[in-house]
Amino acid sequence: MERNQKLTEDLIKFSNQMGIDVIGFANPKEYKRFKEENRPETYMKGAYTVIVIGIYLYDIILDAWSQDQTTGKSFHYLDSILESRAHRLKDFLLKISYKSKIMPYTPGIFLKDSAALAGLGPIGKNNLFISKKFGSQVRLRAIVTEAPLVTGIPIKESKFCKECDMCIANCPAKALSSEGYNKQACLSYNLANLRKLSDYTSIWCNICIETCPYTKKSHESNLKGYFD
Ligand code: B12
Ligand code: SF4
Ligand code: SF4
Repeated sequence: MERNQKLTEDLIKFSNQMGIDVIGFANPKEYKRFKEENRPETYMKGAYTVIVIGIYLYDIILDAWSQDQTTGKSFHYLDSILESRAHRLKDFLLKISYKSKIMPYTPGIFLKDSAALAGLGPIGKNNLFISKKFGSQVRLRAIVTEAPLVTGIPIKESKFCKECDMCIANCPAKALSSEGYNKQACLSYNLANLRKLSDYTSIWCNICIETCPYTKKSHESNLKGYFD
């Protein structure tokens, strides 16, 4: 099936109108490197494209997790917004007869890897997806669809990082190094240092994002945009 440029452009336009800041398309064939449970076809037979969407976290409050231990209810502010936008994209494609499935946050397919596979930007030394405009300060979601959208070229190396090591130098858990990312060190630090907003709500560590010059640049340019 030929990939449809016009449909891809229409979807990008629609996504921009509803406040999605980053959108890209990955080819499911690129997911062979992952275990079966992390591949698009596991969630939808006939998956033809993975749509990756991201929203810029202009205010850290959007990163709040709220959990009620008594009922088990749990919400992430920006993730809930992303999920609702994902439903609107799904409806848009269904109107022209393409079925889609919104990926669960976890488990499912890997989001930052999907963004890199969609050609939206690299994974940096901070172990996160870096977008050109917002640095790593974006939260992501994915939709798997049978729609034939035009996919991007996977990005495997970070042209942003070069000699920089700001995220490595500033990580309070020493979880980042030139050898890679230490998940256990990061997780333990996070659990011991949650920024509590209330009995129910907290914010996780975001230092490896905030210290990245590309995040700072995006903050600056966004502010300029508001006040110009
Ligand atoms: C589990 C999880 C965690 C765990 C464990 C993290 C981990 N990476 O293993 C904990 C709780 C510790 C955690 C912490 C954080 N997380 Co987290 N986490 C996830 C989750 C659910 C899965 C991550 C995962 O397993 N990825 C897959 C594995 C394979 O990746 P990895 O081993 O980390 O990295 C390898 C690959 O990326 C690969 N690689 C490198 N370059 C390339 C290029 C290509 C093309 C490919 C294919 C692969 C590749 O090499 C890396 C090293 O081996 C995702 C959501 C999702 N469903 O994807 C969010 C997610 C990755 N987290 C996110 C964030 C923001 C954070 C935190 C900043 C905390 C916070 N404020 O929310 C920290 C940052 C830690 C860090 N520096 O990586 C965001 C990242 C957004 C972005 N811009 O990239 C995500 C995408 C969720 C979201 N809401 O958007 N997280
Ligand atoms: S989230 Fe915090 S502890 Fe984890 S890697 Fe980033 S800076 Fe280090
Ligand atoms: S702080 Fe520097 S090394 Fe770390 S992700 Fe950003 S550009 Fe790359």
